[in-house]
Amino acid sequence: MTIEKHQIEQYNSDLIGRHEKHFGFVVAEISDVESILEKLIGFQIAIPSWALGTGGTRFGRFSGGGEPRNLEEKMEDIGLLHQLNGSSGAISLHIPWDIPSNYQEIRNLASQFRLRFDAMNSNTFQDQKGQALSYKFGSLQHVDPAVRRQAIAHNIEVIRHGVELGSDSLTVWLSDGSSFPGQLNFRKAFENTLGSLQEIYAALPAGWKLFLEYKAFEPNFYATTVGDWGQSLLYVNKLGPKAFTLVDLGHHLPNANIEQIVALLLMEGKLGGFHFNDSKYGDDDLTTGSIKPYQLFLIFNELVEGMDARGMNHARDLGWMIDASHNVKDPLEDLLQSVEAIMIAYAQALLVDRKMLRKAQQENDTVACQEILQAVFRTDVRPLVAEARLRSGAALDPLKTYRELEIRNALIRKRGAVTVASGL
Ligand SMILES: [Mn+2]
Repeated sequence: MTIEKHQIEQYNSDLIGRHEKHFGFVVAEISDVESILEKLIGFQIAIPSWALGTGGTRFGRFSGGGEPRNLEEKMEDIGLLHQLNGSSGAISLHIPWDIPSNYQEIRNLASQFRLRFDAMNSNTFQDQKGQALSYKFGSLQHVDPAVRRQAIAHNIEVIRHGVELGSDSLTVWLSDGSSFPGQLNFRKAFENTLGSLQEIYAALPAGWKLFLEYKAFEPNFYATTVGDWGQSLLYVNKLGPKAFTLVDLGHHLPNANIEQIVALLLMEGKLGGFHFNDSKYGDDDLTTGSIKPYQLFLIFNELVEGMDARGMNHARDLGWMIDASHNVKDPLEDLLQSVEAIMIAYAQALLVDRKMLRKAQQENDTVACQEILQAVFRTDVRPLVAEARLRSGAALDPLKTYRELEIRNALIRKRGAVTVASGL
């Protein structure tokens, strides 16, 4: 299903008076509002194909009804999101959960929904039906070269699917590691992983990037073979100029200073992409901005500062993706909230007075530095984000419009009350 343009316009017309009042109030304080709106309109956040179904935990999963049953319906869902918020114009595919059966049809569908294909994701963290060798004790790190070869071949197959769809990057996240001391020789595990990654890297087509994601723990609980940003950076530096580190917000030990990690990776030209979510304790995969919105703003502050310092294009030069799903929310509502939180943090970061901040830093005026950042964080920029949506033909209030159009009920009528999306 798609939403008719006039339906969005009708809801917008009910809200426009109130919006204009709020927008006028905010822009009175901003000097370069047009360039900020332009950046907001251009900023797109990829939706992963696994986030359209209700998330599960290791204890269970409570499906909500009307979940997409195949790749086509997942794209339909992202198309709906993009119609509502104008900022979800990309899809990130997971292989083998979403192998396209007909590339041409999938490409046509993507252009119909105005979606492009963001990074492709491989999966060597679980065994697939009929798979010859098991990943129980790792994949790219495995002590048996035959297992490593199988995992390398899978990643190269993922690249091939991506080429057919017009993607230009591969994200590798490994669950490889060890759960008990002594289980693994750390150096050999690193060397095996590096050797495997080098073979995958060699298969990258021209213009492609490889993103290496790190994670501190889980499912292995003693050590992971790409455990933190330093380890990821070691690998990608050894791999070459097409390899980059990918930061997933939930993959750090508690209280890690993610904004500093981001700043240094950008400085080194080795930040490739970003996975958004939020967490209270570990890799909780909670809705972005639901727990630590100030941290999200501080991260965006470093992203904008660091990208501007290198003359990077905010929208295109890094991969932006949501990597979250939860089991108590309608996935589409959850994604609308996540995208909104990301856009708010980005808008706030664009408002930081860089000149004033540099001056205050130079003068060691700690109080002024804090004031400059917090003044922006405490500014309600929601009307700016809404104006960007309005100008791109999307909904002033995506969540309200989604609810009032009763989209979930329509999806349940179409797909059934008991559908389970493929994936985790
Ligand atoms: Mn991730």
